[in-house]
Amino acid sequence: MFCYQCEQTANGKGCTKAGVCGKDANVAALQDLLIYALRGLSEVAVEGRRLGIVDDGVNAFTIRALFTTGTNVNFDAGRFPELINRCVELRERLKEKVKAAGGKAEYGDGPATYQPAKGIDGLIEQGTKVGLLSDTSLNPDVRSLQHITLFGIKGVAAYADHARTLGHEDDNVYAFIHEGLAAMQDKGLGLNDWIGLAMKCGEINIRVMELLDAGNTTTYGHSVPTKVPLGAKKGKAILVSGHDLKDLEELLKQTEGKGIYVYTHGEMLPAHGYPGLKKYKHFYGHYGTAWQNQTKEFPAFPGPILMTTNCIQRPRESYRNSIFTTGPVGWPGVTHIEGYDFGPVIQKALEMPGFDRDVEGKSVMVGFARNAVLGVAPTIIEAVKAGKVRRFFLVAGCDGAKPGRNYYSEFVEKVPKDCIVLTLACGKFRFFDKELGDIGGIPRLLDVGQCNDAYSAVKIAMALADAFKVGVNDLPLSMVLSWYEQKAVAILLSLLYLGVRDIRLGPSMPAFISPAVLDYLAKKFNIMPITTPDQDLKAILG
Ligand code: FSO
Ligand code: SF4
Repeated sequence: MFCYQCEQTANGKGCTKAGVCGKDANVAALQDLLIYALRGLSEVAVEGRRLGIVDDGVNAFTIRALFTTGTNVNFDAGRFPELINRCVELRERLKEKVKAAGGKAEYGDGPATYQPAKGIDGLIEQGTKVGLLSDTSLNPDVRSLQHITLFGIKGVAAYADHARTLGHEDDNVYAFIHEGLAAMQDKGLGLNDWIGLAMKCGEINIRVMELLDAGNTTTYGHSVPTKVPLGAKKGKAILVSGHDLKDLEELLKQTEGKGIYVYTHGEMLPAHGYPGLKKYKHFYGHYGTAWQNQTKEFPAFPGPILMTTNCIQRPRESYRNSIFTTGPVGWPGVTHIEGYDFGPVIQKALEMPGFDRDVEGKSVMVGFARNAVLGVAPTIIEAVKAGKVRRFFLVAGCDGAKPGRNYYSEFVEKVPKDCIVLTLACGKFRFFDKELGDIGGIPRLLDVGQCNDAYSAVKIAMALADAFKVGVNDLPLSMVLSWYEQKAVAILLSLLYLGVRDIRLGPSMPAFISPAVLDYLAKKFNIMPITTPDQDLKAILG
């Protein structure tokens, strides 16, 4: 196997025997094969669009299938044969439609004519031949840009899947995903073409995040500042992790009146800020921290756990029978819930002890998404003009297991008292419960939401730039980002597409960015690796 799509890749180079994440070589081969099959489906989809043929089933399948190949999403080899076969079926069905409309009938050797082997062993064998490094003739910098685009597309697909679940979509998003995947077969594309595709991925990701923002805010209302308890209530309990608000809503509906309290874990924390979700009286509080701490935190939770998206890790024996997956997530032997039927989760909650007493705990504030922050924009602008707020820091992105990630907690602790920290995604768990106080009533730590809410941060930055009549790069704003997986790649491409300069990125640079491509990005955008909090703060604050 060879996989280097996430930040924890082995030795910072690539996982070759087994994934550091727990992905084994069989799952890696099946995921590589699914991507290969999707490239073939995409070729036909591109030809279809040329003739005005757009297949909704193909679109929905494409994004869900891509989502399952993301880091820490689906480790269940048994789920992939069906996806691969379905992909080829959809491709052949679409080919017929395209042919009937006068389009291409022959596709030549490659992913568009690929035929799946019969059993899972045959598929695994096929998968080993179509991995990320299988085309040895590729120029390393073209390969790097192809992979940046592919991983960005996986991120776009994850966000598109969430948005679609809430009824928001745009064919331009699907069209780009198909264009980008089909382009991997085009030997004629050079460095500049791939830079163009990577930037387009960033552009499309802004669109998809806008759709997701619209989905979240029209379905659940705009987030409002909300205090979330970190303790617990005596009673039965269910823990929900991941990013999918619709799963959470369905679970809240189905548990209403059953004497069960629902708690969030990891990236689900910002859900407490939505009026349409916080209205449920039994939606109580938040338990634990970021994804990489789950194997330490889940054993002590006295109820079942529902994983809605990334990031799942190998469940410990102690909770293997009380963890459930849904949507794109999978772990072999773990019960998977289809079609929002959370009956088995509820049943488990009723069987398990729950909390035997109220547990006192700290609390944190969430809900500072664009509407809440821009609602107090005049106060913020006034404070900046009066010199009370010197600078904003967006300290955002993913958390992970590496020790180097202490940088982010230390950075936030050292940010001077006249500066405000905006945060989003699970990296915030390094500092989310720190009491940073306020500046004239404006909290110094503002939680904008999940990584899914990066659009909100972009909107806030743009509104401030408008108010100060400057470009985003001239705002008193610095971005100190942490990345882990493919959604972060998509967001990073969006920021570059918007022309954002001087981003500090850590804890390490992606292994899939070649030295020449990194050099290009550094020159064009002045993107740079983090160093130490002291050194970076000194450089930023001059
Ligand atoms: Fe974290 Fe995991 Fe949201 Fe990522 S939970 S690491 S970028 O999947 O998604 O921030
Ligand atoms: Fe390795 Fe990350 Fe790929 Fe898992 S997702 S196999 S840890 S590079």
